[in-house]
Order: sequence, then C-alpha cells, then structure tokens
Amino acid sequence: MFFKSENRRTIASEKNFKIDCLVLGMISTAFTTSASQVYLEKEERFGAHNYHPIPVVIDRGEGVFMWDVEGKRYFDFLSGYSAVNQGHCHPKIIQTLIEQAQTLTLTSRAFHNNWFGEYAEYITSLFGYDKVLPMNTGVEAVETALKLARKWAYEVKGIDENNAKILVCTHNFHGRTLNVVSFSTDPSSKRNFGPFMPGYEVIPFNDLNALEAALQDKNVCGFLVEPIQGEAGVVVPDEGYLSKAAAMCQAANVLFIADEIQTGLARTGMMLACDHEAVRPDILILGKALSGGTLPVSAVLADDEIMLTIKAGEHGSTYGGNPLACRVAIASLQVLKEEKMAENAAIQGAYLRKKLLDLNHPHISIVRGKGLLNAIVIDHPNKEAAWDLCLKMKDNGLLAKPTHGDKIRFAPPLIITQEHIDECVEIISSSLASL
Ligand code: IF1
Repeated sequence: MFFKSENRRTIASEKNFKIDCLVLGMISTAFTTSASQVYLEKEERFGAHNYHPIPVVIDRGEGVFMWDVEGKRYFDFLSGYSAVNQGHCHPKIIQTLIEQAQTLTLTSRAFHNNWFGEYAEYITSLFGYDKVLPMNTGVEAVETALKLARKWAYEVKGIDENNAKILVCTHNFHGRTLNVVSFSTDPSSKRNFGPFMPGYEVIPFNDLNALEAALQDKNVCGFLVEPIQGEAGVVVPDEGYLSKAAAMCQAANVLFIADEIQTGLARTGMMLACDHEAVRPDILILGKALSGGTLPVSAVLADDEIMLTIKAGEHGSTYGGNPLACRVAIASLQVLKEEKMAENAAIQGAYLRKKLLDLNHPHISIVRGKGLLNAIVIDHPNKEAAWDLCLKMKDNGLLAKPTHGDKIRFAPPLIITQEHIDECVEIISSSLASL
C-alpha cells in the first residue's frame, strides 16, 4: 500500500503550514486573517461538517484555562462536555499517561495485562460492584449496558427471546450509534438514519406515574435514565424521583440503568448523581472524566447475576481494558478523591448559581443545575441570543456553548475556585450587558 503522493505533500506541508501560521500570527494585526483563520479554513476544507463549533482555535489547556493560537486565555466552562472534570492536563494523570505510554499501551484482551486486574479491583471496590466491563467511548458503554439488560432479560428474568423492552426518557441523550439514536426523541439526532432498532419505549422524564404504567408490561427488562439530563439543557428531576423510580423498578424486577457518563465522577457534587438519593443502579455506566480528558475510557459496572450473562467471545472491543486506559483511569479516579473535587463542586456550584441569580438579569429566565453541572436559559426576542452571548463571552475570555438553542451549559472543571467564579460571573454579566 503506497501513500498517495499528495499525502506525502500534506505531511511536508504541515511544517510549511506551521510557518504560515507563525507568519500570519505576526502580521495578523495588520490584516484581517489571523492565525486562527488558517486553522479554521483547513478544518472547513478537510474536516467533516458534523459540528458547528464556537470560532476559536485552542492549542493549550491547563487546569481551568485554555489558550488559543493567538495566546489569548479563556476560562473553560464546558470541560470537554464534562470529560475534563479534573482540569486540563492534570499533572498526576499526565505523568501516569507518559509512564505507561512508554511501557505498554495495548495487548488486546487476547492476552492478559498487568493493569486490567488492578483497575478492575480498584473501580469495583470504589463503586461497590462485583465486576466491570471496560469499553472506550461513552456510547459503547451504553450499548454494552443495553446488551447486558437484554441478556439478563432472556437468561435470568425469563422474558421470551426478542421480546425484551427497555424504557427510556423523552429528551434523552445516550450517544450517537444507530441503536442509541433509535430511541432518541431529538429529530436532528435521528433524521434519515433509519431504519431503527425496536425494543424501546419512551416515557416522560421525571414522571413516576408514566413509569409505573410502563412497568406493568412484563416484557420490560430495564429503565435507562440520566440522573440529570445533560444535553436537554441540564434538566434536574424532582427531589425523590430517582429513588422512587429505582424502588419501582426493583419491585417490578426491572434493571435500573444509570447513565452517569456526564453526571458522574464528582460533577454534581457527589461521586455519582445517584448518590444524592442513595440510589444504587443495577447497571452503572461511566465515561468522559474516567480518563480526565486524556483518552476515551468508559466502563459498565454490575453484579455477577447481570455481568456474567455475557460469556467469553460474546462482547468486547479492541481497546477495552488496555493497560494505558486502566492506569490513566485509576489515576483519574484517585485525583477526584484526593483533591475532594466532589466537595468543591458542591460548594462552588451553589456559589455560581447564587451569583448568577443575584444578577437578576432580565435575559436569564432560569438558572439550574447541581454541583458544577449548570445551565442558564436565555429569554430574548433574538433566537440567536444564546449563541451571540457565547461569542461575547469568548471575546471576554470565557468559553461556553449553547445547547438546544436558548440554553447555555456552565460546567467548568471541578478544581475551579471562588475567585475564578467571581471573575467568570463578571465576564458573563458584562457580556450580557452587550447583548
Ligand atoms: C456529541 C453533552 C451531548 C452523554 C451521555 C452518553 C454519551 C454522552 C449522558 C455518549 C455524550 C457528548 C457527546 C457530544 C456532545 C456531548 C453531549 F450532553 F455532553 F453535551 F451530545 F449531549 N451519555 N455526550 O452526555 O458518550 O460516546 O460521546 O463518549 O455527540 O455531540 P460518547
């Protein structure tokens, strides 16, 4: 297989490209084209258009900060969609990554490695489950959880094969594979991706009566739910919803499956969002910050009755349980505990919400969230107001992005200080003033 000649040119042109950027950076004051512009144009031309990012080109991250290619510093109020809970490039996580990367990165599960057992023992004792099934992206862990629920349905609960049903909520977000978007209620996530996977029933989120009615169906084997709906705009259910829902599922012999990919790992002020109501999911799904934002690491935790329904050769993944991911995940979890990031998230999250409410700004109709998973809802005649506000905040040194039009998620790394929050609320306030 020979590299196409233009590929060689591309590699060689990378050096020229960086020189171009340096040159452009130097003269950017005189011309409208900035160094960023060169990157944006390259991405536009050669990258798929499956995102609409805020127009900023980041080239460094440290703690709560990121810097763009022009050297401008920003507060990160998105945290890589809650994958960078520990802060950008956390020293202990990066040091572990470097050490293991220079030693052994991947054996595949065809052979054993010296870190999977260590990691499996660590994470199962930390969260109190018999076993862990390691995957990579969040959606792969969700798919794994759904396969476990179906296996358990047929081989333990005794539902007739191919009749198992799993309950999901309106406005859910669990990833973007065809099976998972099959039960999305967001048209933009599923338009023209059909045909879809059967076996799912959508019920309203935060509605115990709807759940009770759905649980009458003996073919229901599981209830998949985000403890707080992230993409929907940080929708926090009523106090007691999770605990009552879990109890109803237990009474109906239905698995309570918590997707804590975004809400877990200290983000909401406790290690898991389910911890706020002392709920122990039958299947726990983790991802994102499990690696501190360094590489895709996800996990499914469950007890033996569920986990052992999948036998050797029935499920897996090339990178699942690789020694690099295992060591990085141990370090990422240790850092959350050692630096009491859940406690800080609870304190600073409450402080942030109070400061935002105290602005009493006519264009902020709602402030909501738990811990450092928060969102504001913008009330403004201009439907682009949330986007425009994010552009203003970018100019003023804070990066955030709207979700579903009028909501802006405020989810900084969990190491943020009160002083940082004071500075950020000042940026938000002055940006609002210029709307
Ligand atoms: C995008 C937000 C979206 C998740 C929950 C599973 C997954 C996610 C609760 C899948 C992923 C990411 C995906 C990313 C934007 C972001 C996101 F909610 F975090 F903002 F889309 F809703 N469960 N969420 O939040 O994990 O496979 O991505 O590792 O797709 O645009 P993944």
